Amino acid sequence: MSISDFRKKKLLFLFNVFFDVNQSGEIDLKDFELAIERVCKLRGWSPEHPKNKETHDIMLKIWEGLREKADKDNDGQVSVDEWCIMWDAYAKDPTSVHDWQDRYMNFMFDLEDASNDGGIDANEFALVCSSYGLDKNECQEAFKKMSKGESEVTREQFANLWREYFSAEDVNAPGNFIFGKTTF
Ligand SMILES: [Ca+2]
Ligand SMILES: [Ca+2]
Repeated sequence: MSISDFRKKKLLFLFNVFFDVNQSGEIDLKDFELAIERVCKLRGWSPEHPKNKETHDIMLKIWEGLREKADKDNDGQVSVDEWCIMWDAYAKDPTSVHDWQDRYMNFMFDLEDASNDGGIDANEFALVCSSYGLDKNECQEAFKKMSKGESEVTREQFANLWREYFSAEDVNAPGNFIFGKTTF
């Protein structure tokens, strides 16, 4: 595998903090169930709320897509190696993007854009990222770096930063900060 240490650190951060919610060392359905619960709790979406069902549907589609593409040994879990191989393929050729990867990116944007005005601001960003256990001040710092001092990040900018997260070798690339962490 030809992934640099720096890119590997970014992939492991995303794996450990955003996907392997129960810290079992693998990603599976259980992690997604926990993530759904966490998101609905963060937003105050009760089981009867339409957004609760919508979140279930989207997240389960994301899991199905991830499992289908990454779980090469078909054990129902995505290991660190399977995870890194998949994202490395995306970094080398972003046009090969899977549906689930796009779906996840849009899901994160929509989740962060709580006011639903097409832009994410520092507070919206920090609220969501810190719900994954990150320090709120660090998230605010990360937002400044990724927005290059602008007050908002649009969906289009977010998509460019997203690609950069997976491909950039430059430690100062703005895309590195899209998940709220400032140093790797
Ligand atoms: Ca897990
Ligand atoms: Ca597997």
